Amino acid sequence: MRIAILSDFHLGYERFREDALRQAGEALSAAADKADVLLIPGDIFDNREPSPDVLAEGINLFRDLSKREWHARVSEFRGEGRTFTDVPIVAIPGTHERRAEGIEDPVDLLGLAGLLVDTTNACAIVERGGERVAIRGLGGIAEDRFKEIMKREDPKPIEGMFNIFFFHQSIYEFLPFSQDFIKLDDLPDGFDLYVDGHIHGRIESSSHGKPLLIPGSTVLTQLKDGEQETKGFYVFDTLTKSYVFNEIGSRRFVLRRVSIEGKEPSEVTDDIESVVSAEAGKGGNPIVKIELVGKLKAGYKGIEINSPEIVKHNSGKAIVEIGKDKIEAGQASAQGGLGEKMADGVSIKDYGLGIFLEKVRNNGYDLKKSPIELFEDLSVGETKEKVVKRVMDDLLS
Ligand SMILES: [Mn+2]
Repeated sequence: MRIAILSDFHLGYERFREDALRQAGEALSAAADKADVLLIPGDIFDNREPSPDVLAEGINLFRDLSKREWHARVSEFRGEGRTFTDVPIVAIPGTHERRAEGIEDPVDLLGLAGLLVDTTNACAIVERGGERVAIRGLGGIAEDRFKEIMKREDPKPIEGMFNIFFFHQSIYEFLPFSQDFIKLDDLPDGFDLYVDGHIHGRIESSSHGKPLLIPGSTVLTQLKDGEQETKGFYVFDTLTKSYVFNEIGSRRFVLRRVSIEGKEPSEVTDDIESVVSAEAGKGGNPIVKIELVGKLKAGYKGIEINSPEIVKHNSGKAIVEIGKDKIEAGQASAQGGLGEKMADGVSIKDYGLGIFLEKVRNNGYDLKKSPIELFEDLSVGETKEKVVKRVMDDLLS
């Protein structure tokens, strides 16, 4: 059977909302043309409580897919919940969609509508001809709960089938950032293929001697080095055990470092303009991120460089973003720490989580709740008052 692996659509992502929708649509449709099964390891939506408009985007995408002619079928469902379709589109919620256990998240809604098979703590068995593939899912969970939940769930491969384990977590080997992140060896043994979402750059690796594939997101979100590659999805063939990456048309992203060493702001502006004009218009309206590096001529701090003017002047030809946090001078260097310490591909959220965990530990707090879950609760997009009240109720009850 051919399994398409596509992830992290981030429907509703505010900055590039149209890109998110268009690129998810292209990936899903191309994947459905090429494969028997679609496997989506999380973050279909950018938000755990998407607006009705954004939910409608998701519903439209999946309704059209469900109506296609599928040769493979979900013949059996085991574990938590149930399925309302036999169309082999199998998904789990990611970190962006995660809500407290027992509360419906937006992927649950697509599952309830019969538009996909939600395999959070469950296994979908897909059948085509005489071949059977068992797909075991684990929805995105707080990193420090992974081991406990693995112990409780104890996912095991099923004999006589090709077994896939798919999940949505940070992995320490790729993001060496917090000791709470799972390691490749923590994954349950015995599966034939491992699939992870969450990480927005593409990764091909292995666990327990079997392939591990991370397709990356279908849309740009973090604008970091690793995102300059073309977006797309994998198709894995269970018979040949081989896979191919298929590119989709995604907005071009280039990151260029511009040295400002010893220069005056006007020279820097000229340098930026010439870098931008070399890229502008290539592949539509690309995102060109300029990272200014070094120290300006004595007496200048960096604020003299008129970023808004450059951005405005190039609008329509390129989406320009100018990063000043690597400038070594005055106020700008205060932000340097964040820029320096962040490994490429690490989101601000993961970075913040690292700081939060360190503080909690150093202060010896005894929380009733996992500190990562507490962090997640604190970072949901409601009003501050509501979030704090809910978290306090939770901690004190
Ligand atoms: Mn994501």
